[in-house]
Amino acid sequence: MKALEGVKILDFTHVQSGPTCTQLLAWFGADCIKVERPGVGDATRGQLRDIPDVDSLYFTMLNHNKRSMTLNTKSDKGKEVLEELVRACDVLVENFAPGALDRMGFSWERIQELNPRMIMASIKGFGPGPYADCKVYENVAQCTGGSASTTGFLDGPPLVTGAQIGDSGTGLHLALGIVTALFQREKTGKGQKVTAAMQDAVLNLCRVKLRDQQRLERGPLTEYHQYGEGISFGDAVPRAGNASGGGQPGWILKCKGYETDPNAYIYFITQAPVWGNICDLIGKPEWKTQEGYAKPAERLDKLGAIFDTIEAWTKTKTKFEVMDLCNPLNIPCGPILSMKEIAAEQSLRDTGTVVEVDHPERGKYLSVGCPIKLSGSPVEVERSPLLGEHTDEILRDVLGFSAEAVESMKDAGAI
Ligand code: CAO
Repeated sequence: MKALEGVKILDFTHVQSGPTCTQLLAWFGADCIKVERPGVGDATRGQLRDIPDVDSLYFTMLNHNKRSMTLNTKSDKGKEVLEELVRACDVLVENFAPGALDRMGFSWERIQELNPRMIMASIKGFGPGPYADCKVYENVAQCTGGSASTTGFLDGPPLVTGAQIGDSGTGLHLALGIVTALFQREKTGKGQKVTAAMQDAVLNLCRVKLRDQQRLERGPLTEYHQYGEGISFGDAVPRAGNASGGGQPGWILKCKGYETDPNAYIYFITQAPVWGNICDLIGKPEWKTQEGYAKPAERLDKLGAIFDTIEAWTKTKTKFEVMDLCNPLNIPCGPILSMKEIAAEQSLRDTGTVVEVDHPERGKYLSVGCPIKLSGSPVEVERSPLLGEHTDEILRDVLGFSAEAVESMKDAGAI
């Protein structure tokens, strides 16, 4: 038995943010019915293709364990089917541009009329306010949610991060909203509207920078390297390079081979309780007692110089050797792993975090598996559906259509 067995999701999502949410629900056992435009489907099927005429990895990696049906929801017959799907399902998830569902004739009021138990979950770029009507993609959310202004180096422009915190991050937030609403429905018998704005989700993930904004009003941010370098602070949180966002200073340091390998680096944290271990390891035992180095607060005005000294040591070792030497001494550090290294990492395969999936048109490919592990609801990653692969099956088995009714839908161009 799977945790969400019996929950039917009307999956109206596309691109990345919404599909990551419904993929998680599908991994937990929900029956996820992805509704796509006939002949077109989710735009990502055709984006960034690596094999001609085959669903892209972009699409396949976001739509595992789902069923696909095609339906023209702007045709009269299509709208009738959609009404029946709303009645039959527990959750509707969508991430259309603002107003698109209303224009289709499926406002929240109408959905409640059709099915008072329905949980309607939406992702939009922004919440109510001046930008509520805007279309939004990943990097817009990173820029407006506080991530870009705080990412990068002090002397460089704002930077976006490769982690899709706007899309996949918001999908994750929405999934929690949905299961919470399902839990509440157990007691009230009623559905509700669940919304997650991408700007809000990014800000939620950037909360330490909002923390720093308020600290800045009371004085300089002493753990930012610019403090030690004597560079004054402005009135907004600056970009902190690779400084740690927490109370234990850290930085990315070069390791052996960095001249030719762009990922021969390690993140090194000078955690206060193991300062003595660090000093011994890098050949600076005098720092353990020396004034200006012995106490964490004394070190803050020279973090850059301290990390330069540690780097002189890490440069003599590979990133994995540094890891092997630091871990037994409880010194937290992390090698910069390339995607190539991650793809080959056996322990990630063993836990199902990276999985190999077979697809009838593309063959075998790698994907992420479910990062959340439930001991009572194991995840088996199944390939993404072909466009409309399950249309007939869903009309018949979920909505009870006869074979003739399915044919007449086809003749009317509604599926
Ligand atoms: N049958 C008929 N029409 C359909 C349909 C179907 N099965 N599915 C969708 N459509 C229609 C919609 O009704 C809409 O029509 P109208 O504009 O006439 O109302 C149209 O397709 C396009 O929808 P869209 O505006 O959502 O798509 P877009 O490509 O123009 O915009 C995006 C994409 C992502 C910018 C926009 O959907 C958006 O801002 N979504 C919210 C934020 C979000 O999730 N962004 C993350 C995307 S991942 O980076």
